[in-house]
Amino acid sequence: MMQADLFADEKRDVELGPGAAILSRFALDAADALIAHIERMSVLSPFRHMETRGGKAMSVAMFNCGAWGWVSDRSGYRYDAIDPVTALPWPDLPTLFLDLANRAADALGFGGFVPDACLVNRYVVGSRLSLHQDRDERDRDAPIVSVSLGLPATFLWGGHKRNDRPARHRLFHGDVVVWGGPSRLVFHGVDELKDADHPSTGAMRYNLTFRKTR
Ligand code: MD3
Ligand code: FE
Repeated sequence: MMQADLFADEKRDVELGPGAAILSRFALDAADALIAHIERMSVLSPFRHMETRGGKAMSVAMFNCGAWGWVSDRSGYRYDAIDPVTALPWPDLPTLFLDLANRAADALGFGGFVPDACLVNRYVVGSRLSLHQDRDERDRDAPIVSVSLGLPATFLWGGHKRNDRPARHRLFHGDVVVWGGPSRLVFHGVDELKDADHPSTGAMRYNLTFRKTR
């Protein structure tokens, strides 16, 4: 099978906008440990396809760790301390996760970032995330930190209006993205995942997003 493009040719940080940047390979050394944590936690809180308000199942499967978890169902989006599937609190945020998110935010000048939520997204071939804003967090001053693991994906970076044509950026295994300040509310999404085989995740991509919800 052709395996083009599994890894970036070079380490190259990309500035996306004010307060937003791709930190190339920032999490590479921690990546396999992060994946082991994801697999262990997903036994406690299984990946599930949440429903949108319109009643359609999302193609991305999710669970959360940390005090608060992002939940979507027919009543809308919210943060909840209880996993609706297990009726238990979400798994604890591993220290490795907290530490990594804190160091990445610090690299962009957001000191003292202590997330209280981590959404874990799982993409298989064909999974996508349509353009949206992350606006369910009460604290809009804190940045969001995301970590990409496994297969590469094309990230769509739009503007402040839904119709602004998005720029496209490839996100690779170990890449970290930080979004804060004026870039915190831009429209963004992920293009359909293409088939390939990654040594750490097989045919999947994981994405962690760290948020401070309140
Ligand atoms: C830009 N996840 O979970 S991470 C999401 O790759 C989400 O799974 C994508 O968008 C993924 O909400 C992209 C990057 C991301 C997260 C939050 C943002 C980009 C953002 C908030 C504002 C602007
Ligand atoms: Fe988002």
